[in-house]
Amino acid sequence: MSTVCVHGLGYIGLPTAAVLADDGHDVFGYDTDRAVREDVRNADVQTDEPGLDGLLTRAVESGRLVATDEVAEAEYHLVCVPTPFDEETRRPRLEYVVAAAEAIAPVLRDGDTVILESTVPPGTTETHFRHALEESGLEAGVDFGLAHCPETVLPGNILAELRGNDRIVGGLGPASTDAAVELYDSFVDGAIRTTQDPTTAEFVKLIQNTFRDVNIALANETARIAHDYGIDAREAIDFANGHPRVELLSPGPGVGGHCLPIDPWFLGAESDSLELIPTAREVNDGMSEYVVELIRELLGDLSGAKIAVLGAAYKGNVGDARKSPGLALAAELRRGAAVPPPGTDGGSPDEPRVAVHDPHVDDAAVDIVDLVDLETATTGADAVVIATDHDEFEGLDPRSLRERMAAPNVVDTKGILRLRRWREAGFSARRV
Ligand code: SAJ
Repeated sequence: MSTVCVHGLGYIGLPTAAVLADDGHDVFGYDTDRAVREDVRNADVQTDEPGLDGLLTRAVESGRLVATDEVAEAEYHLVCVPTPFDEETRRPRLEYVVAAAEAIAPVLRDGDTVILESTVPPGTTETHFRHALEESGLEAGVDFGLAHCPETVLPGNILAELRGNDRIVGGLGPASTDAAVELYDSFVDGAIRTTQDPTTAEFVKLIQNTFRDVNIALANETARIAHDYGIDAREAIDFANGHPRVELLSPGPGVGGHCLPIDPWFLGAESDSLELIPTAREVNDGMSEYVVELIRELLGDLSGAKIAVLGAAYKGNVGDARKSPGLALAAELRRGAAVPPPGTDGGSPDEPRVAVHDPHVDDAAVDIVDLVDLETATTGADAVVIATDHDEFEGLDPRSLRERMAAPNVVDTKGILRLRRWREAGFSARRV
């Protein structure tokens, strides 16, 4: 068992720290945010990640996971800090990754190993990250181990995937790779594949998420084409996927979260060879406009209409609203479609006509609208739009919704409603 300092106690760092502690490692958790350190100390973290609460309590109570106010000396430093994305330049911001390396340098000792898990553009581990660490006076790959091992867990299933997923470890030479593998071997049940090259490991992670983004774009474009032919895209995709070499993904209201909409740009950060990938991004980002078109098909003119958007989380059964398609749709509607022009009978120009409800998302995490309860969102609404596949929405009762809505219209962007039931209840319906 080893001493490990985990840097960044967010949605990857915290569960990883808890799993390592649970497996008997002595884990220091460091986060620059004091409130986060306090929450971890009290084992009181707001999370809807299945199993994390209990695991964290066990890890903290056993004394094996300790939140520290300063970066601790440790045999392993595992860096799981965010890499924000600059929307304007479409470039990654590496300041947290570099700051973590700068904070490690003063406590770095001969024989320690530093592993970067944060998603970064190819080359980052061997350049920005390595240079900041070498301010210690020690040489990477010689005096200390350096590796990149991208995280691959799916929010909502993090604990199972932390142990179960295969991992790729890219070390700067065999000694770095072996040291990193030893740590992952202690808690990963999946295969651990290695390369003596951190850049390949960085690249692998980015093409995995890009693969998904591009293929969702194909599904989204398929849905739009199917609509032009008057056929049901989801039914067609289901039939198509019966072929042994075809596996289309599911269309929806767009692609959200902090990974798929961003990693394609990270992949191309230092390359001029992108053609298909930015187009796929445009297709996915264009889905909110398409959903507004579907609402228009049902309602005609949207001025003065009230639209209830159900789902602010970027995907089903999670509380994370980062780059949420539901919120992008709300913004698209707000940009003019549903806000009555000044001086009309539809209400005051700034009266919000888009109501968003999400049972999983904390209102404080959303700035473009105030989240409201289901009844407030749907009362007087002219259309309900399902924007996230939360379990709670699958079971919605169309009859009781109809009683409080101004007009019975529904758009299901996630394909979770039994639309026959809704039509029988008097609804006009569309689905992506
Ligand atoms: N989506 C679709 N259609 C689909 C599948 C997803 O529209 O068929 C949408 C979702 O609704 C959501 C978005 O795509 O808005 C992303 O969801 P996701 O479930 O595909 O992925 P994430 O962002 O939750 O997690 C991804 C995962 N990457 C891959 O599966 C290759 C996860 O394993 C990574 O660890 C994570 O990114 C990450 O941190 O990079």
